[in-house]
Amino acid sequence: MKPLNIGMIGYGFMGRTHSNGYRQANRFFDLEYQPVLKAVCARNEEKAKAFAEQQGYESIETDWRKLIARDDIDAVDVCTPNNLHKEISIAAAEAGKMVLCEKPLAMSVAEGIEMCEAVEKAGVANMVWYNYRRVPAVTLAKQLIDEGRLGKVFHYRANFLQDWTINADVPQGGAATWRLDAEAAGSGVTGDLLAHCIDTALWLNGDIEDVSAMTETFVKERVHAETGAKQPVTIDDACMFHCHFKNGSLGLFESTRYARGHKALYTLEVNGENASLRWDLHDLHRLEYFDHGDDSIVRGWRSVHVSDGDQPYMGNWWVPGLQIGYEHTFIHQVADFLKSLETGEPAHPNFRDALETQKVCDAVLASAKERCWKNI
Ligand code: SOE
Repeated sequence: MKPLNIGMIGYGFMGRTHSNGYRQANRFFDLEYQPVLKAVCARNEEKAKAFAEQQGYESIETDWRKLIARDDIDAVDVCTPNNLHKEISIAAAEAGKMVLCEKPLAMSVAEGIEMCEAVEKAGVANMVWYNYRRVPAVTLAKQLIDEGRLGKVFHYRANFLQDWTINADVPQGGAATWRLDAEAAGSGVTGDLLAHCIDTALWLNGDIEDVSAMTETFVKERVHAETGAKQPVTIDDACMFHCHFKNGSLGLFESTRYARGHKALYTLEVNGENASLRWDLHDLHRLEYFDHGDDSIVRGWRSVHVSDGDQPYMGNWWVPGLQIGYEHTFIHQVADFLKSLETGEPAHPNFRDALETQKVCDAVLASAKERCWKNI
């Protein structure tokens, strides 16, 4: 097997999910490349050491520029807050490294364009971690749609609901709560959660033509986690938009961190002329499917337990009937990336694909701000 030396920048929750993916992919998939956890970089040396020990990295760096400059690093994984994605990704590409960037690609479309140009100019493999495409049930939805089973699509709707910021005492900024700080995150739920829904929607249902959105910031001031200073909150706490897809269907999207009782509920539903399907992250190995072509006396919503060897990714997981979990989506994404290095076919979503999601996010935020429709 050919080693692929990984340099991880960042050490949060996503750093853990990706590291697990690198460690596991070769245990389930037959691949030419084998990730090697070479180095992790964090500004805080103690934290970098603790992460390296827990996840199995061979060495640490405290300056990401040093990690990128190392000859023994093949691929850089950008797992930092969003405001560093651009600088690090471009520097890594210019140093000839492959780049795997956490979502959303960038803080804005303008940044995203620069990032695409950098990886394309350098000719390096690149990918963005929109992991929900790799849930076998969601991949099966893609397969059913591509086979034409739904026929003409009329409606696409998706929600991503959480409740972790309802308490006004939750600070913003800092290592744990940077997602609430516009300077580090760029936006609130639009970039953090709706971006997932948009990525999946573009993949399943094609391009979006235009959007009309509204956002709300429910808690107007928060204390900064590091300085203790009270600051205005400038992210979107909730966002809803509707849209026209280029295939003629209508889209409806909602995301919030103020839906009491929902911790991370991502649901989607697609209604076509001949069939419908729906999926729910809390029951992630099931795809609900309604086929109007069924005999009318038994017609109804089927609950397809996606754990059979014939279904996407499932041939590689132990025995049929034993379902998988959230963390495996990252293993699948690593496996697909490694396979792409073998075949030379780009892994998706790459930076260009993620730029399309960024365009929708930017248009959604602009539409909400200006209270008007925006073309993509
Ligand atoms: C936020 O809470 C978060 O962790 C996102 O950043 C992830 O992208 C999403 O998959 C789950 O929620």
